[in-house]
Amino acid sequence: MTHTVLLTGFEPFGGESINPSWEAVSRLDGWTETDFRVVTRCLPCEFGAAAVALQRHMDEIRPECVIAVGQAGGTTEVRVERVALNLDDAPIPDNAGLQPVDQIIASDGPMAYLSTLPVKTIVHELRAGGIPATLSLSAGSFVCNHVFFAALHHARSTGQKVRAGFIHTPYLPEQAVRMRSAASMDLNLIVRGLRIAVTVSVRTPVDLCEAGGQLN
Ligand code: PCA
Repeated sequence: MTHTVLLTGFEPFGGESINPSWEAVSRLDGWTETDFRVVTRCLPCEFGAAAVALQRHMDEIRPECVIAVGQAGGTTEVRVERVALNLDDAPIPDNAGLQPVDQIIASDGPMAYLSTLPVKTIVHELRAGGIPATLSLSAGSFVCNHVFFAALHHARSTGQKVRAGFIHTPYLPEQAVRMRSAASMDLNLIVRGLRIAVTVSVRTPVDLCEAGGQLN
């Protein structure tokens, strides 16, 4: 069976002119292997609107797997997120000027969802492929976490059989220069990392953690 993988990135935010997530994701549009094909979309960096857009894409594309990708400036590694919190608490305004504080995302939802991607296997394979990567316990409480939560909540509410999760990327080098940040990652490395994450997600039915495995 051929899987459809929906890969999303974000538009720039916080005064930036590029977002590494969309720079990387857009390079994988239409990527096809014998067992999967990749469809990409760019999400607005806006509370509410980003979730609505992603849920609409899920309903239209009906993917077996959703990997949403965003920028986490200042981080040194690709971060594979484990937990989506039912909480909006924005440190800066989003692109529509919204800045929710301590707000529940879905009153009919749980406090948190766990990613349904094989997160430990993804980190293991990223490292094996020479890409700095780590498991991350929280995607924060800004728009990325909002979208991560919305994907899992939508999958549960609609009964869609879809694995969903979130990956954060560091700045690109040109952003790090502007931001005087020590941390960045080359675009080609991020793209190669996303290729690994997609392939592992499609081909790994049981994650290391479900099999009782530790990351070392
Ligand atoms: N990063 C932000 C939102 C969009 C993005 O790329 C975040 O980490 O929430």
